[in-house]
Amino acid sequence: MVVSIIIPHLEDGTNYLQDCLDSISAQAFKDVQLLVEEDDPANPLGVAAMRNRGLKKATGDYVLFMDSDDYLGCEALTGAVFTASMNPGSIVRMTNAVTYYKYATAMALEERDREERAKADASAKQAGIDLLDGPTAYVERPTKLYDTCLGQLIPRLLLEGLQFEENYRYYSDIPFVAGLYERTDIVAAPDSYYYSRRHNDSVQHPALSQEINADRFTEYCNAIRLAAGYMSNPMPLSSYVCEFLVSRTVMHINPRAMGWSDRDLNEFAALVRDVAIPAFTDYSGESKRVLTAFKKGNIRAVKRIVRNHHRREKLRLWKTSRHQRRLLIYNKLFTALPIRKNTVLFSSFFGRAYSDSPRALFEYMAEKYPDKKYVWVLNSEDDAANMARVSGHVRRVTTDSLKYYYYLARAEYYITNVRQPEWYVKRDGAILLQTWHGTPLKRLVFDLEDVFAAQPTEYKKRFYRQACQWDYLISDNAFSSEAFASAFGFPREKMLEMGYPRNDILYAADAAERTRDIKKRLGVPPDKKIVLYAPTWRDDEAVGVGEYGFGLKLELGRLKKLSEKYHFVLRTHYLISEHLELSEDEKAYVTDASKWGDISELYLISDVLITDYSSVFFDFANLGRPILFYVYDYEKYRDVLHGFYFDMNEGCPGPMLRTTAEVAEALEHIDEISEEYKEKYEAFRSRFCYLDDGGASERIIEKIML
Ligand code: C2G
Repeated sequence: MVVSIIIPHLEDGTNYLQDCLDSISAQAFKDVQLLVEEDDPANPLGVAAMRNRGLKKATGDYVLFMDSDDYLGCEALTGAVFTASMNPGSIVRMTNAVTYYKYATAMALEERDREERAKADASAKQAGIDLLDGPTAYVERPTKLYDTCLGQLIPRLLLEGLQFEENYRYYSDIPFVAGLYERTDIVAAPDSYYYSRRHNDSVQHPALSQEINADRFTEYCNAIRLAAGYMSNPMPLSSYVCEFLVSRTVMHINPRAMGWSDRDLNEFAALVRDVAIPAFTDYSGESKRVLTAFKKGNIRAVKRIVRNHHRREKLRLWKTSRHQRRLLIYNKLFTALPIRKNTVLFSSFFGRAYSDSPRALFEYMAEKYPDKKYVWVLNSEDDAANMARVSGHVRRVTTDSLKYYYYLARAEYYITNVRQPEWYVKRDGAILLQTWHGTPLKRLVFDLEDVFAAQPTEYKKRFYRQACQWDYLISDNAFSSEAFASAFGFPREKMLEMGYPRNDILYAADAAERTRDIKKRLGVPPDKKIVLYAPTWRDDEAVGVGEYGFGLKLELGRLKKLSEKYHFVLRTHYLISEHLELSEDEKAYVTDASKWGDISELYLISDVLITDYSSVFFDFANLGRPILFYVYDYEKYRDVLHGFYFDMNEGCPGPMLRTTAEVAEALEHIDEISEEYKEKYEAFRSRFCYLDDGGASERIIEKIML
């Protein structure tokens, strides 16, 4: 049995096609006629034309349509072909799984799931339970039946006389499949996965489904109408239209937000009359009323019903959510008031600390321009006290206070080191300075292949929209500027490549005095060498939205033997919400400084830094003190979780260590290590730290205040 695989392709600079082809070559089933139909980027004919071209060339017993950004799961063909051989003449539908990830990631997840299922199966069998083979955690079964020709083995002879409508850009599948399904029955091959890849970059590489086009909706209606003409049983398509209509208009999405025009709504009305009426009986209440209004062509009534529905939804939201109430005041009132000249709002890590570049900029500004009004977003009392200790009285707000919304709307300057809230409105006359929070080792935003965020398809688009609101972005070196330009799509001319304000403290004239003071306040022994362990967070250890767990992999017990000479300071990343539990014994030689506001102060007191993929080493290197890299999960982090902008093996100014024993050994021979890495360290500093000299805050403030 030969399967002709037809893949339309339009070159767009992504790796998607390679993933698709790799997934085909990885199949044990090899009797494949591969038909990759290349469209012309200068004058594209479209997916329908490419599929038709492939169909003309196909000679296999079965035809499988694939999109070039999709791929097959492990042994998908073997399973589907077996099902086909047991059901001659039928169409064999694989399980259509939605994925957000590249092929390698999806296969790693598939493998992990198989192992977990095997384990669960074994223990269930022991307990005498039969487990259903459900879809894995990262796949969703599509609910729509009539919109895709993908992922099915179709007997080629059945396709005789069938063509994709070439004047359709998006929806030629719908009538094609409707005609096809009239010709035979469909059987499922549930263990064969066809992965439909959702694009996470709708800004630079939108999928067809993410393209914005005013004619899309008309084409959709025409496709459905055409499909209905082919179908002997109107019910499934009727229900599909009702469902789509009801769910898209009334239930979930505000038509205004979708930008539907009167033309679209009239198209819908015609479609409802032509196709949807048989399924009306399944609906009641508001859904039925909107369908009936469509049927009558009463678009004003449709709009009224939908408007009222959304008003009620909004009221419900305002009743139940304080944030929504505040947003209302922010949008309707605060943003209508004039900008308050000379008010500067500072925020660091979402109000979690008095720290980082916003702090350094503030301390410079407060001294140089005492007449301005300064506001800090600080959620904890400790941070507020810390700020007050340094700077005297400054207005403080917390992220859950109404004043926070007020100052976000009215401050002339807003200085933050992470993204501003999504609902933030950028006003004329307001200046947003994004300091960012580190030289990037880990790939960011547009440079990430896979996005492990709560809504992977939204992340890049949202980030980009937010980055467009930044007036300035601080960069610590030319390397960062290059990475930020590609990662954020941020224009080079708006970057302030002037060094990091947060590193000014490392060059402070009174550094020795500050060191003594910090050691005292932190309660670490003044006479021992301090080792700071500051690792980053891991995408796959999420415990909530924007919160991560952390399994401490540094075995403290093994470091105890070094406690004569060293005292250890542990510092987890600000996204880690788990507390480290230190035993009484450990507390004698280890201090947990995870709650300490500003890590720059910890650099100052530390003689050695241990880190992993955190940007902390770019800053610490300013001090010229030894750095060890404890990278027990290097390959996973590099290949699956993030990917890096530079080769750590080549560029790091210290050894890459895999076990606590290796770390202990390195600490015992720290002078030799410093000697060994001397040249690399110097090269590293001249590449990354050359702009830091203690004067970054001044350079930046004097530039933006002009
Ligand atoms: N940080 C910290 N404690 C840690 C790790 C990090 O206080 N244990 C602070 C440092 O200021 C560091 C910053 O948080 O520079 C960013 O931390 P990263 O570990 O680099 O991770 P991430 O927040 O993902 O930022 O361009 C930088 C990247 O965006 C990385």
